[in-house]
Amino acid sequence: MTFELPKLPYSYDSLATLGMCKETLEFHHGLHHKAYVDNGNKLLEGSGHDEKSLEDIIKDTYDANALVQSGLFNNASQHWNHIQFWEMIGPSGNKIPAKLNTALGDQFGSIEKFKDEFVAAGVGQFGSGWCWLVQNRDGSLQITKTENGVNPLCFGQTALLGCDVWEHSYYIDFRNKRPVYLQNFLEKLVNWENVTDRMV
Ligand code: MN3
Repeated sequence: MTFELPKLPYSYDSLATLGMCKETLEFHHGLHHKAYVDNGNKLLEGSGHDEKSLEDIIKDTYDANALVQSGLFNNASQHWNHIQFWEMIGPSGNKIPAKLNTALGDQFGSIEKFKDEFVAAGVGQFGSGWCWLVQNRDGSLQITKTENGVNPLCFGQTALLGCDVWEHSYYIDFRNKRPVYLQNFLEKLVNWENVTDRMV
């Protein structure tokens, strides 16, 4: 396959009142995500992985024992991560659907505890990476954090919600205030319908 930059399902200025301005999306989607696509395509050529799906490329190139992942893994996984991220947020401002609301309450005790734990994971990720709400194979929900481009596919988990905590995701809107970015992400940006649709 060839990696392609997807169009955003909303305009660059549609999240501006929700804490993600036009300039952030111009840089984050138009430059950062595009760079993962362009670099990934260069590294894919002649790699022996070019006939595979994006998900299989990620699973097959992840090295659990490596201190540093390969360039192909990093660019492919960051491409996948951003595809999910753009779908997981949006301008709709919807509420948490009953199915997810119940599951979160059962797993974490309350929605507030879930949010506190999610923000703590994002704040606690030292350097670049992601924090996630994942569903394990046994159906349980879990909050995780990963470094750089590593994602739940590497661990056989289903990604329900992911928040990009690379500085490029929040520095224009929130400067160095990652906790405020994470709280705003949960309160205003998440498309909870999309998150719920991902539950197995
Ligand atoms: Mn990013």
